[in-house]
Amino acid sequence: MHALVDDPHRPQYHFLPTSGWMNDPNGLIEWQGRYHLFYQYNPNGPFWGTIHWGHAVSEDLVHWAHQPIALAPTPGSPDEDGCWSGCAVDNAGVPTIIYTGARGNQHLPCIATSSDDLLTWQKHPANPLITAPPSGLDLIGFRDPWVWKEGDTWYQIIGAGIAGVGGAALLYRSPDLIHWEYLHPLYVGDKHQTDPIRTGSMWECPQLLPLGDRHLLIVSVWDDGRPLQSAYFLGTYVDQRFTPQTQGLLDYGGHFYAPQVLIDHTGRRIMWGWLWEGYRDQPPSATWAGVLSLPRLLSMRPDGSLAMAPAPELERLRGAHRRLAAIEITPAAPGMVNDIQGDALEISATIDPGTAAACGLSVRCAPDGTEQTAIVYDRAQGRLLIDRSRSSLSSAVQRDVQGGPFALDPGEPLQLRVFLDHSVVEVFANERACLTSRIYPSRSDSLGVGLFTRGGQATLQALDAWEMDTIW
Ligand code: DQQ
Repeated sequence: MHALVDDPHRPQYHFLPTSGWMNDPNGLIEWQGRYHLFYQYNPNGPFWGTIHWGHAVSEDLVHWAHQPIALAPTPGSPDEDGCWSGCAVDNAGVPTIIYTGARGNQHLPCIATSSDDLLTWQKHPANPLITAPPSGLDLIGFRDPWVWKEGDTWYQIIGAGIAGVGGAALLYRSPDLIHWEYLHPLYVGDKHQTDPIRTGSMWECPQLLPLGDRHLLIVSVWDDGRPLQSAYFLGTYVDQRFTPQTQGLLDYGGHFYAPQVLIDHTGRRIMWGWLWEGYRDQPPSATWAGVLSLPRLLSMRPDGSLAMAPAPELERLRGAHRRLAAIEITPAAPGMVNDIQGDALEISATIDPGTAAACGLSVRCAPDGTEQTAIVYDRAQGRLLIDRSRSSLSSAVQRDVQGGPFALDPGEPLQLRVFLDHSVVEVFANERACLTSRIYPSRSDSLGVGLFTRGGQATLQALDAWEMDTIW
């Protein structure tokens, strides 16, 4: 236990298992007033392999209680090499998981049900539900079922890639969740597309859901033999075909992947993603790897793009509060903020960029500046960046700059909500861009917060900071 508490990089208000490896959130569902989270889990160590479904439950979206493992690979069965990603649905009162059974190179949808309020799960003798990918398609990958109901009919999309073409979400239909008929690709991407986003050669964890008067298609982009980033398309879903109108990345920080959205009883769309580690090789000594993002509320902006905001329930974690009065920030005097420091903070800052070419906030700063992580609005380039080139003195960790396109409207201030949780930095900018990264400062005094501008003067209009409580 002490090793966990003493581990300076272990998050305290982001969900993760007590030990071992976690990746994708799975099967998110609200059941009888409680939120259930399942997740890709290796109980055997901090590395990917022998994938189980871990399980946790929450009454408030913030505090989680660990539950017994929900699914484990069954030797000699279609999931003998792993219970990979999938979803959960309510089938006329029966909690039902549809997941990917892994056996050798074969990845096929399987089903399990629970009769004790999601605690234990029985796998169906008919598994796998689909015995082979559709014939006639030259596929790269076939995994990660996502299931929904329209009238009396169930639909399922499965992530895939069509060789030489691009990522694909393949659509199936069923009257009973057991017997499935292949229809056609719901939507296919272009592996050569790089603008406005790269959509890659294969899609993992596709998800379709209504949002506002449109539909949201989320995919996790696999390319060059590795997971890359998670993208969204907002568009129309008519006659079982999807047509995008706007698109973007769900997060530009380089660490957010395989998200899943839960629709709660009030209709809120709440998304969590997997935040992978940022070591260049294996973490030096940790007993754990992988952590879940904070819950993010999704909605549609008037221009048809996606709005993303931290769930208000997170405010329950706020403890000691500091407020900074409005101040000018000049290039000559980039300043440390007195009295505000820490590695488990929420910082809310409103900055008028004034005449600055770039401005922003630094966190986890050492007193002499040898370690620091900058969150930068680069107005000249129209980008929002997280600069972790000096985040750590350790050469074992990634030290680079991540970011994506971001522009403020005329007169619009920069509004940052920054959640620091040891090795996690999760940034929401103006409720329309997210930037999540992992940092591993080596110095115990790298705790400072600073403000900076380049090429002009900016004004800090308001800054509030709270110490954040642990969720355990
Ligand atoms: N993770 C799962 C797969 C999925 C991938 C395996 C995405 O089902 O495609 O752990 O991170």
